[in-house]
Amino acid sequence: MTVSHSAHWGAFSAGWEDGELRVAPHPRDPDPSPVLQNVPAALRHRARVARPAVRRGWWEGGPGPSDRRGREEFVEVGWDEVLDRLAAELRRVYADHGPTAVYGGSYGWASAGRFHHAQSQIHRFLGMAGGYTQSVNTYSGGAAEVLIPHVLGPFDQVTRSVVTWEQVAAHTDTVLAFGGMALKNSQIGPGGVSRHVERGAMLAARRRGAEFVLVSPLRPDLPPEVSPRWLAPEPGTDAALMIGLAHTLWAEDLHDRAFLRDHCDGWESYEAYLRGAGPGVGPGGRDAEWASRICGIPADEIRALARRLARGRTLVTVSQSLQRAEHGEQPVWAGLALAAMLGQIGLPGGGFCYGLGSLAHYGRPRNAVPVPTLARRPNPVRSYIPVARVADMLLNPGTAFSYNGSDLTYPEVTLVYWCGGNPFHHHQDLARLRRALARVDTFVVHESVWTATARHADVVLPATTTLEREDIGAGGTDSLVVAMKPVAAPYGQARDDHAIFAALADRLGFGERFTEGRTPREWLEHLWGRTEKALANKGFPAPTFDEFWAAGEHLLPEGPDDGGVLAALRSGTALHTESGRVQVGSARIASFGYDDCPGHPAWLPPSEPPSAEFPLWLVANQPSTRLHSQLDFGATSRAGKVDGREVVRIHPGDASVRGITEGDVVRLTSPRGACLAAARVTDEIRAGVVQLPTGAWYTPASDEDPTCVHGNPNALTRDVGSSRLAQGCTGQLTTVQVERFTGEAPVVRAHEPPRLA
Ligand code: PGD
Repeated sequence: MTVSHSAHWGAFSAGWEDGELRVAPHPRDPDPSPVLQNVPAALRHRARVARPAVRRGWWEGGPGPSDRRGREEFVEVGWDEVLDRLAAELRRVYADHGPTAVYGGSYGWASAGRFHHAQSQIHRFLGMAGGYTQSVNTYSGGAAEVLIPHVLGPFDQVTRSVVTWEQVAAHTDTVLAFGGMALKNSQIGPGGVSRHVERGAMLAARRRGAEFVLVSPLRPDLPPEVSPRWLAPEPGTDAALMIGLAHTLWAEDLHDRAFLRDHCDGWESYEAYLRGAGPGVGPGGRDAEWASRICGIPADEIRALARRLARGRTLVTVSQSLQRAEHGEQPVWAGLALAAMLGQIGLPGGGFCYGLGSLAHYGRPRNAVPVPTLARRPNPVRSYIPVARVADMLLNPGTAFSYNGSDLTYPEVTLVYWCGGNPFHHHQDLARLRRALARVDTFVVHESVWTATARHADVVLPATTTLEREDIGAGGTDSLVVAMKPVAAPYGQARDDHAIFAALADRLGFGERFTEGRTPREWLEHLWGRTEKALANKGFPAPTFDEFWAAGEHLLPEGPDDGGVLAALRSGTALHTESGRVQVGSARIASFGYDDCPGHPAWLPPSEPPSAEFPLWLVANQPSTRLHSQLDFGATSRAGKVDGREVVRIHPGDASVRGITEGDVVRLTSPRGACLAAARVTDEIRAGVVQLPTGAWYTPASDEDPTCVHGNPNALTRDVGSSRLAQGCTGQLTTVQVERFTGEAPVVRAHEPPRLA
């Protein structure tokens, strides 16, 4: 028998054949993701956590700071024992240190499924336990999530659904894609995606005659089928290129003065900047020559491109990756300013779209009704950090920092609780993260597998995967709602996160409030009820829960594809910004006084440029063979590696001067640390740049040597915020050296469990 199921990378059916789990994409998906084939390994892999496990030092010596985290063996214990000890520890921390001492930021993607959504469960639990220090924003879009509300309006309202793939297919003449729109990124959609439409839409536009211009150091960042023109600037200089394009539009009077006058604010400050305001700029201002000297694209090409942009319907897209860097706010803002000058914001298939192609939930109309989700509970504690400042917080309690116009202070955290994320995947400078986590009294992790995060925890509670529980899979811009049915019993003694929190809540005296007296099935019924009611209210077919569950899925109606608030702007409806218009400049941002994010788009040089010691840029981007670090041991992920090691791409010129040939094991070093990887020599990358995707589980060479032998780039990246405005994650770019590894390459044992007693 096969059952319906859903993952962030696609809806699928799952069933057993000759004792093996087989998965097949949903028939409505025109372009399924190969990542799906990682799923079968999830059920019984030796990386699974089978029983509750506690670091020996914590179990025997009690809570307290320890640099043995990640180095010590675990003791497997019974559920009752561990839950009693953990409940006592939570009571102690709340009583002695107060709720701000509990960090429940617990960032992470976890798995699809709206009820067992790990973040929702942990926030609900900690909110009821007394509150916790939380995190704001995401590792994906930290810089843009703060900037865009200032300059264009509420993030969700002005990004996901204003420019759709249908509009691109039907209307766009030129797509200028900064950072590209790599299909490896849009194969993923939070909550589930049943139709991968991006390739088809780009091909349809191309067949109609649209031109795609790819601006990226990496050629595969747009599908080759759309024959893009490839411009490969120096990494981190897109804002300079955008400014050079803007200058040409301005100098040649190709900008839309009426749009800037009627629908924008702050143009004067940006115009002065283009003319050359500020130090160190020649009489030509920030013209194409100025831009060319920074980004490496010839000035003539910049001018020709600017002229092309001013003809026909032009869409400027800026990928999420560009803003995941130091000064990451600037390419987003400069891209918006460029589109504002072209005057097509709010026209079908034109203007500006942040994030299009970066995830599957961009570029699609919203569903006409809300999908079932577990409502977030209020957190009684006000203390928070921008999510990527977690190591800073742990290392610098009581220290002040700036964020989005506010002066905040890092709280003193004693207990860290993680559920549904992998900070040893997502955070930068992992050696620093290790030092930071050594300082707390207790580190609790719910995980289904022995990730590096689980290995660094004190208390590891085994969680089920979605394959072992019932849930509802749904995303806000995908029509298919899936009745997710289990295909196997829980692995070992694994329990659902909800059940673990319910058992802890019982011990802490709020069990009934936490569960509201519902079984998980009753919760699903309850959550479906909201969607059913909304469907009925709007006159759409509204199956009951039992009907939905028996059918296995339901297709929701789509909302309108009408350009949303950006189209409405053209007919006079104000945006939710400081002036009600597009902020080409912002007096409010200027008033914060941040030199790393002034009051208009700007190019700001990197604080750690390539040097003689670290001469190459490393692009540490999203992998194509898995979602982040998830199911790194699955078939597709393993097939992408060489001898179990992640692959680093390097230009033939950079390889040959280093004596590196295809398949060699190489060592990458940065001021933070080192990792090994297998070399792939390719001319599909700009010279002077190497690319190593994220997601290989962090695997230190030994207890003493933190070199990651598996190829995790976050052993190399720098742990700094994008700017004082957003403090976003900057993991995308860092500077490195690469050399051939001599000696015997260590065997990669990333997916084996730690020492268990
Ligand atoms: P995942 O690998 O998805 O990474 O960081 P994130 O922490 O989200 O981790 C999810 C974890 O949840 C997995 O270990 C999985 O096993 C676990 N899990 C899944 N389902 C469940 C469940 O039901 N219960 C429990 N308890 N656990 C579950 C991703 C983050 O990385 C993101 S979003 C981005 S965009 C960043 N990108 C970069 C980057 O571009 N460059 C660098 N250098 N670093 C990055 N880090 C960021």
